[in-house]
Amino acid sequence: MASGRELTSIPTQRSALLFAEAQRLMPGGVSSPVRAFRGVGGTPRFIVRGSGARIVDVDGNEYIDYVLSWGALALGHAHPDVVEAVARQAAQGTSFGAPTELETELAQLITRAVPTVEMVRFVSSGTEATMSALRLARAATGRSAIVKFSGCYHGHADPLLVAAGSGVATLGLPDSPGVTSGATADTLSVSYNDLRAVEALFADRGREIAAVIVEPVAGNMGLILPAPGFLEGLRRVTSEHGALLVFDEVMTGFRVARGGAQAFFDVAPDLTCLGKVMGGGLPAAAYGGPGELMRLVAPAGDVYQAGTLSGNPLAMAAGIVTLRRLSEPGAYEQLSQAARTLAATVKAEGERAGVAVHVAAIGGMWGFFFLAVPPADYATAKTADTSMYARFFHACLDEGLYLAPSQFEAGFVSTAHDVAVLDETRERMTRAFGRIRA
Ligand code: KE4
Repeated sequence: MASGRELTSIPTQRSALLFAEAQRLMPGGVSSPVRAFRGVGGTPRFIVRGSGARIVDVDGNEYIDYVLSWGALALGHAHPDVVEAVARQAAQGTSFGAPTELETELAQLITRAVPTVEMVRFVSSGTEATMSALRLARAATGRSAIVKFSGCYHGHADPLLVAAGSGVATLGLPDSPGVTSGATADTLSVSYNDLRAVEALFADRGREIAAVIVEPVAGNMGLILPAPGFLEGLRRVTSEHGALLVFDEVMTGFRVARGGAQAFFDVAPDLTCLGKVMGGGLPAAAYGGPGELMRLVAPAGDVYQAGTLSGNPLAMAAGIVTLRRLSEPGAYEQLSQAARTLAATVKAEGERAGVAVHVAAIGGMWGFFFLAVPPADYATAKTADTSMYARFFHACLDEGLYLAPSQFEAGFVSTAHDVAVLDETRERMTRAFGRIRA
């Protein structure tokens, strides 16, 4: 992969200096791998501030942001109401390790918005949410096996870091050194959208399966929508075999619709994992479901799960304001319209540039692949032209557009991405396509 300098024509000296020092002190110089630009090459930009739809890096370059903290910032950067709520709470204390009214208030907002969630437990990351939901599913069913889908990402808990199967159910193989075969022995991996493979798996091992966990809209292999009937089929098969259906809505919750993907597709899971948007950009996530299941969680029940900073007052304050603003009329229509506009822009400019591109949009999420065929699973997504993506990514950076530094991520919008921002984006994207065509 080319070095940072060949890939860009804008100043990145300060980011490069900071990145060199950061790599001395932190693995890969980052706090999470995807931020290191390994998927696209070049120098990660060190960001110093954000406001609305825009971020500014340490070299003074401004970008229209379509990563938005990986989907967390549905109101955009530094929304005045969020800043004010967090500052007000901070002045009263940042963490007590004791119950606060804020948790109850956010729990009320979540349970009203997501009717399948009667009770909720707050945690600090999506990883904790999915890990805990699966522990609960295993306790509730007395079964061990978990079904996941290749290309879906549910955080980095050992049982979920499983090699992608092909199209047929595969016994989980550790994806990462340090994940033991014991930790993944009960994890079965199937191809996304392959309902027949799920049905075959249940026919063979249904009595062992505690739960199926799925991203109801896949956002971690690029954006891939569920095939018609896929989610409904998972609901049917799990119900028939006494297994739980777990929707990992860490990314889609309050993003695809106010009630999440389960509302958009009208499919009711047994347990739901939430994160990102519900924390308003601060560390907060949750898992929830019917009271009869959630009351199995300690201290009401015996399923142990705990967290020093769970329900953190600052994160609760940010989440409350964010969900209140998003419940105002027109918020999701605006997010959906913005995402559709972006997908149409990429499609039109890609075609003008003579580039094969597949686009998708749902709610406030959008995505594209440099592929001629619409991908329905990870195996197809992986055939996308990732070197073209890398060139386009850097062309966009140079034009002041900040996309995900990986073909295998989704794009996001916020309520700050208004018509003016989208028009500016189209002009910049036209120039970016011009750069890669050259
Ligand atoms: P965290 O532990 O990163 O808060 O959440 C894990 C997680 C769980 N479920 C879904 C559907 C997710 O998308 C995620 C995290 N998403 C990635 C972006 N694809 C976070 C970015 C990163 O890893 O740095």
